[in-house]
Amino acid sequence: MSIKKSPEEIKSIFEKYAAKEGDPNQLSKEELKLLIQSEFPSILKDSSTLDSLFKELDKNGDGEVSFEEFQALIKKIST
Ligand SMILES: [Ca+2]
Ligand SMILES: [Ca+2]
Repeated sequence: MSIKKSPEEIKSIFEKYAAKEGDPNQLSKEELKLLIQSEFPSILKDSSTLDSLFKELDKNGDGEVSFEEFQALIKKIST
């Protein structure tokens, strides 16, 4: 599986969904869910559940995914 997106596209996708609620620079679990369902629906088919994915991405455990933490997802789906 390979999903090719330019860094600019990735950034604008992140910003679009992160701005929906709460901190505009952080993705809540709900925002991450919307982002994945709309932009990368194939991820959830082979990568267990949204809950475990969210935990995996939220490295510092603050309950939100920053743009930096989000990079791990991009790496995961682009390799
Ligand atoms: Ca947010
Ligand atoms: Ca975090």
